[in-house]
Amino acid sequence: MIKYDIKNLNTEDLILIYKNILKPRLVEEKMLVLLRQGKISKWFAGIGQEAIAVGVTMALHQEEYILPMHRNLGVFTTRDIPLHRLFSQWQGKANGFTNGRDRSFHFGTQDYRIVGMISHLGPQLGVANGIALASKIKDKKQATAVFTGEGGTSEGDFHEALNVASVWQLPVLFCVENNGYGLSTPTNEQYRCEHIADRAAGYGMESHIIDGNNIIEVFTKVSELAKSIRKNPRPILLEFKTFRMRGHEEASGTAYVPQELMDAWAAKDPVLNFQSFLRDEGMLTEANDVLIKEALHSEINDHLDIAFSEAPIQPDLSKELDDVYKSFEYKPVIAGQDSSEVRFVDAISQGLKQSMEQHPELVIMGQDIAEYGGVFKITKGFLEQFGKDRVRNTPICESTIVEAGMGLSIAGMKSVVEMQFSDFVSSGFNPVVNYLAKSHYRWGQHADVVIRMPCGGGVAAGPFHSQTNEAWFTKTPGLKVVYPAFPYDAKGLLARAINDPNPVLFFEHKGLYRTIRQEVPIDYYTLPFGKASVLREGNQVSIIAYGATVHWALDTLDRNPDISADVIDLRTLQPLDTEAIFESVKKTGKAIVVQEDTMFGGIASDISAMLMETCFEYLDAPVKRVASLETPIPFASQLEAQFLPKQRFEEALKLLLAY
Ligand SMILES: Cc1ncc(C[n+]2csc(CCOP(=O)(O)OP(=O)(O)O)c2C)c(N)n1
Ligand SMILES: [Mg+2]
Repeated sequence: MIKYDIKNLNTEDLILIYKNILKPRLVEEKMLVLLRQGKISKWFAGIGQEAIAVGVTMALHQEEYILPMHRNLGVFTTRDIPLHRLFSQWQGKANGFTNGRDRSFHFGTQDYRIVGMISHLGPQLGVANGIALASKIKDKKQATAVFTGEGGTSEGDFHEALNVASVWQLPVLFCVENNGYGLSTPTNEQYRCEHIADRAAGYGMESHIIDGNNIIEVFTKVSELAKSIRKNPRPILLEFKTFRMRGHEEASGTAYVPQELMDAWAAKDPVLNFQSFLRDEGMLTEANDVLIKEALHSEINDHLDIAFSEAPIQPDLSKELDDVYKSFEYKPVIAGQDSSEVRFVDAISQGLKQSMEQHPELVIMGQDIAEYGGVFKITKGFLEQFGKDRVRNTPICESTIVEAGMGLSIAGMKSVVEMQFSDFVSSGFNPVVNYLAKSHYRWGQHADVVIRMPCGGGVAAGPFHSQTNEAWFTKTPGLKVVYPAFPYDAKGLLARAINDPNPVLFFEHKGLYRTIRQEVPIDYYTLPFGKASVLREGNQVSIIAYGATVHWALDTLDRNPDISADVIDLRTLQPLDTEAIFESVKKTGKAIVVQEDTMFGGIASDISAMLMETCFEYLDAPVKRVASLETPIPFASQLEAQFLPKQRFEEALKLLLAY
């Protein structure tokens, strides 16, 4: 049925292609048997779609990154990953790629330049952009290929990724496998255009429709396009027409798929058609075919024996906890004597600029940060000093820029992503909490990304420019969270955050930007994470605060000189300096924790719980939490003043002292 135009490929090339397309088919057939025998738990079949994964992988160079999906076994087999490692991965064993922490194709491997998906499908499209950006900045002349199903193209990530790739002219092949269904949803319920490839025009991008069942068409066309984008970097949208011949996963079946469609596509089977072609052309004798299959079968069986004989994974508590973050040895950098008095905002700008000088591999990305200097002018003058490659204005697309940061990290670079306001991180929430936070634990890939978060209220900016949303992130293992209150801390902690290979959310209270000044060293320096500072010492009560609330506490004490209190400025929330908190409370016997965020589920609650558990015998009163009202943050300044706990703090403190 399928017509092959072999161009200048010789018999040897064609036989290699045949072996490559046959291998995932035979592995899958074996997996279906094991599934029926209850020896593996789940299977997402790519049967009928192998030509795409295999053809694209063969068209790329070994050192070029590929970001496959759940039906792309052919990427892994064509890159020659030992099969027993794949089998161990699917059995949740240590010889897999995730130490039993993630299943199926949810893993990557730097050794094979493969970056696997997260379940959410869309995010890896933006990750591919980051990898391609690194290769463009370093002029590596490499292409990156990323896969999605047609269902995944309905996600916002797809739109954002294509737009950014086009605006930045990144060398990415966006490979859409249009297999007719997304789970049970047919294409006419997924999108309204005729071809997904047609959308490329809207992004100012080239596109091609390719017969996804024709391995020769896939290989030759993608080879030609990859060569072209290596030389002339730009993204290309490729729509591969194909069909999903089995259920979404094996348990769900195909009852909703019309039989005529199944029959029509069965006749277009990519493996059988190519086999017949080679046989008809006299390039593959029956005897040879048998030999090829026997060799593959015995490879599969031998590797299955290895994987089945591997012992199940044994839980190791300390290993589990240690692997959440990439280990990083903090080496303090101490500044010279010279200092000058600067505002909070200037200290951040200095810390960022000096980090750009320290790390030639550091890229900063954000809306309006280049010529305009950012809405708070923190990056003013950076463009002139560091150039457009490293100081990047972005379209309005938080999600895909966070994903690009992840991609830069995979390619060995660092990034700082500026949220214009911390409120807008909700538009990039998924990649922060699911991609950046979990990658190191899942497959050992760190996310060297700092996200700057201008936050906080008291500036009459309403519900969407005033939030302090640190608790969304302190909740998520894998992230570090920093929240300074003074210029000196902000500068040193930002430099420290950028040195850290792990993802860091760096909160900057905008109410402090232009109101708080301090003598700050002129040179570059760093400050440690997980070390609170004790700003005042007293013996009646411990006040535990961070960000703007530190200043409320200090003001309150200035107005009430008879109160003798420890004031603990946490500085970093993850890691949290529990030792400093406990030590103080054991001394004073009373604790008040003040946060600007609304009460429920915030840091104050957790600190309070820890104090109950650890310092119960030392407490002379219940731990007091002070926080904002349980409402969104209002605009009118009188309402905002009522919302914020600044005034309530003083009352609560006095009540606690009188307890
Ligand atoms: C954000 C998100 N929503 C829903 C799902 C559940 N889900 C997993 S795969 C899938 C269908 C994907 O369809 P498509 O992109 O066409 O890929 P295909 O399975 O056809 O290869 C769905 C709905 C998910 N994994 N992530
Ligand atoms: Mg699909």
